[in-house]
Amino acid sequence: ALHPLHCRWSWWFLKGDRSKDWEDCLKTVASFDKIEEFWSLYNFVVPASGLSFGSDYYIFKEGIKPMWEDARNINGGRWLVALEKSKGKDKVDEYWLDLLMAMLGEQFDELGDLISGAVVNIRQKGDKVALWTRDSTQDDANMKIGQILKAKLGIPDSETIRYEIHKDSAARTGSSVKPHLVIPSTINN
Ligand code: M7G
Repeated sequence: ALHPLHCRWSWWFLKGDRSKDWEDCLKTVASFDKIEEFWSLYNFVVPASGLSFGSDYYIFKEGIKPMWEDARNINGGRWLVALEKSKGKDKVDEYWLDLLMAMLGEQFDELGDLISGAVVNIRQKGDKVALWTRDSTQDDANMKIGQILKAKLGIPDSETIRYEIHKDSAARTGSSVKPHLVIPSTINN
């Protein structure tokens, strides 16, 4: 028998192309609700590290578009893990798979309902993985999600991950967004 996941997910691919609107670059690859279907997809597609710069993968709960404007993201934000280029090219594949295993395997317990999906961005300036949550006002819940994420990815305590509010990202004019939450929080250090 196939092993059911807790819900149905969609895999999206964005091939960066500055000559088109961002949303027009975003395509659904397939949807799945069994772990075996996930593996056939995962084994079929190019690994994240093999994508061209400017490309992204998104795995979101079916029905939620992987964009700030979706009703289930508009009040949300993301835990962002920025990878130093010094970590090497394979590290992004490791983080991405660890993130997917945690998310699809319901490792966030009762907080899973707050999660919208996971993202990997392949960028010349440094790759990123992120976990999107739907309510940026739930600081305690988002902090717990961030702590679990950090543990599942095996990110050293000394390395910082930041929670950014999507509305801040959408309104961004400079190069970076002021984080709403940070782990480890600077007050504890
Ligand atoms: P990015 O891909 O998140 O990060 O955003 P990057 O700066 O490392 O490439 C790049 C650009 O893509 C943004 O400035 C937006 O123009 C566009 N973009 C990204 N996202 C996630 C969205 C979104 O959810 N909605 C819209 N409308 N544009 C987006």
